[in-house]
Amino acid sequence: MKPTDCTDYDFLKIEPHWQSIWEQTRPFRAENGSSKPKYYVLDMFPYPSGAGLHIGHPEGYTATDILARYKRAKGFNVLHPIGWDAFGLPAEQHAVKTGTHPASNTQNNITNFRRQIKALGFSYDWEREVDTTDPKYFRWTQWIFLQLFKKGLAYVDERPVWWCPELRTVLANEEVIDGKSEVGGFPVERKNLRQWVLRITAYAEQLLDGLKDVDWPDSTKRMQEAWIGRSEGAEVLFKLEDAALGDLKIFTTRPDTLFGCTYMVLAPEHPLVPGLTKDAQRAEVEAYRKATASKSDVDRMSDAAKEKTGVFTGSYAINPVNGARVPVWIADYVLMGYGTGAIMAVPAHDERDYEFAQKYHLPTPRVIAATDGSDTLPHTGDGKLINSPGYDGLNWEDAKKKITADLAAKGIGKGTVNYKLRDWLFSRQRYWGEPFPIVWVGADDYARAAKLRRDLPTQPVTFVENGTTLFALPLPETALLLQLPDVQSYLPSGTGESPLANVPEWLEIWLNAETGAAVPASQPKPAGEAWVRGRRETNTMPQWAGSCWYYLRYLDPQNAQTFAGQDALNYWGVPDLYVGGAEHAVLHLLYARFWHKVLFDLGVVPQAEPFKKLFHQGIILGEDGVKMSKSRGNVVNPDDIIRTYGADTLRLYLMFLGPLEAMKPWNPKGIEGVHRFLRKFWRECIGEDGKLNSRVSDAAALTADTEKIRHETIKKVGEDLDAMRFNTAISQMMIYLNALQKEPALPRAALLEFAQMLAPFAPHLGEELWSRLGGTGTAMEATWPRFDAAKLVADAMTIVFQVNGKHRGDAQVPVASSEADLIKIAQEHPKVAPHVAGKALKRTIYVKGKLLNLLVG
Ligand code: ANZ
Repeated sequence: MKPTDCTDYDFLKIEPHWQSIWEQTRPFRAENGSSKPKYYVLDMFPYPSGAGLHIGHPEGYTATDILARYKRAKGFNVLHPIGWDAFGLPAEQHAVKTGTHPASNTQNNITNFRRQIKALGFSYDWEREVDTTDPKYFRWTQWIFLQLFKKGLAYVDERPVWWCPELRTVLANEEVIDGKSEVGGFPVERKNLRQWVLRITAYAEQLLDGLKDVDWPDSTKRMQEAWIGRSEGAEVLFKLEDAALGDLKIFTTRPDTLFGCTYMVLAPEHPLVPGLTKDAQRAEVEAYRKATASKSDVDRMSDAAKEKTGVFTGSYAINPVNGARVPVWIADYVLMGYGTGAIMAVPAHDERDYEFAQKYHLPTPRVIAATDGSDTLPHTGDGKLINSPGYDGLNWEDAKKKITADLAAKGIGKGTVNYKLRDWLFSRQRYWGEPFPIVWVGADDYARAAKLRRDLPTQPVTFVENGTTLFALPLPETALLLQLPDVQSYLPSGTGESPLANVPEWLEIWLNAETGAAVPASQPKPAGEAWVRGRRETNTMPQWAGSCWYYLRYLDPQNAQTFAGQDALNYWGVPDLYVGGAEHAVLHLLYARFWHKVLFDLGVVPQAEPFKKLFHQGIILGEDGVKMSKSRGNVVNPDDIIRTYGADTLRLYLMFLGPLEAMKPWNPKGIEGVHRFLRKFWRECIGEDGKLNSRVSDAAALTADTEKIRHETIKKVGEDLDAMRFNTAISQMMIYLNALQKEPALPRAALLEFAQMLAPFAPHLGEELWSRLGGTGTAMEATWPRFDAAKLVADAMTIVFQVNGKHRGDAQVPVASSEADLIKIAQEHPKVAPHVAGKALKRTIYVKGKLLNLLVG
């Protein structure tokens, strides 16, 4: 390829020049099914916000790009794709304000992101670009939803959700921060709405298990484990004094402490509470229940951390192991959604119970004696049982098993496993998301449809509305895509339904249950058995949906028959490496794993885990060491850096800042240094006149020392890239360049090789100099250099010879030379010999590997 005609390192000319060549020749195209080994390196695709690329994007993207280019040079068929996670609230808010379709705002943002990403010279295969809002894409998101639906993994439920009056939508827990919406910071409240929920809890065990098979940062694995929150324990039945109320079932992880239970606590919303409450306590209990109802679980946990509160119901339960009468309380530190919503409180051995007991003067008898003999309370650690007739002296672990077994034998308890993981709230009352391919129909119509269809779930999904049971009828797969209808206004209906509820001709339909064809209900019912009357689902899917499977679409993005063809899936499998921010450690990665496991169980993907190896790039802080933010004015805009220093400098700098995984502050001085390094290499290759530097020649050879550094560099750069240590690879190239600078003459081949090693990091400059140095083809096509292990071993060393402390000469000697060898060499050395000849050697001082002093007299 032809280089530019710059006489100087004019990156503003050089970079667009090579980018346009890549645009035309498409050298980064990945081939489905080549005979080369495959390497799939995946970036977390960006949400194309109006603000443009953040500096954190090119950090991770540069790292993966270097690897993609390096692996290509090593002979791999590399898949390195990019796309857009483009549904989401901001485009919708923009649409509400401007009245323009969210799609147009989204496309503008994508255009800007694409421009910025292309300006960085990333070697993406642009033919595989995906956009989650593209109907050709979300048709398959809908298809995957239908698979979940058919498997009974999707259902509807009336749920208290976070309702934000300002945004007129519900929010997921993770979108609410301190009682305010994450987007916009508006106040939120609780409201009950019909919601789609995905049964991710059915996969709790598999999601936990699978973590054993993946190469992920430990901290991320631990966060997923904590999120899934597996607890082994027992459910125990306590009789209530008022036998008419039945039994009280509690969940405990510590059945060994049963003899230490001095009171019970129910979640305030526990259904037994009204029955248990005595008249004298009713007013107080009611007030407490009301106060709790307005709090989220998260608030309850953090409020409870501040100070425990609770109210006595006036009733008692009976401890099944000793018949003790224990008072029943309600308190908001017990959550209805976990375990059974009721606990036995053991204040001597549980922190929360202890605090509560102190406050309300409840007894705290000890039932575990600490192994170390300490007697501070609460004691939550290990020990032996005391005050537990029949079990005293047993180690707590053994007691746990024995008591559980004894309870089970009596039919009043059993060992159970609980998970913190909750089912996934999967609907939003928004326009700018994937519509659900679901139509609500009455019982008769559903029964008629069921005769024509084989793809309905075993258990129909139903919902009772105003006393009528509605049935969720899925569109047949063949009827997908379900498009988003055009709307007049992007404001939600205000009742909690999305703007889709405002489009009557789309909403109320005659549906052909067999084909999925629809006619507005305002028109006469078409003739035929298959036509049923229905109302479409108005919820849309959350943004997580599109990002749950995009890595599969990249394998076969044009496929109109299926989400990805079997050949493509078999050839590429799953990404070999996934790089992205640690902020996705839980939700995105858990949701995507869940969908992948469902697809695996359906037999449509060949691997059980989607992300074999995961790496998180560290956050880049502002120059002031604080998180970059608009309000602090410490945000770095990639466009500005590219204009001033070039994309190659930015890429190199992002990698040179520190280890990829480290959190590190931006440093404008560092960028100058990296830029100088690139200029220096330019100068070594190109003279002031823009022609090859006169020191460059085919005949020149490197001096032995530099030749050794050359081999060290090839070795280190390769090893560092394999281990994702980009910063140290760059340091080594800097060392090598310094050595080259000192050479009397520069072999052209050595410079070509340098350009080639630099090319993954600084691809524009790498290609430009490769071309100017007369390299064949392109730097990226050339086979990656190999080092000669023999050259790495220093086989000679230089020894300084002194006679009576005076420098008399030096010599290159084999590294293995002993002191005796050196004395002999010195005595024969032409410059040393005259000073020692005929004199007695009294003593020698040898500084190993450096200096030999002969003391003669
Ligand atoms: C008695 C006991 C004695 C407990 C003891 C702990 C220590 P994890 O590990 O989180 O599963 N618990 C059970 N259900 C609860 C709920 N719905 N809300 C709040 N707390 C609940 O914790 C399980 C323990 O948390 C259970 O074991 C129970 O207290 C409490 F020395 O039972 B434990």
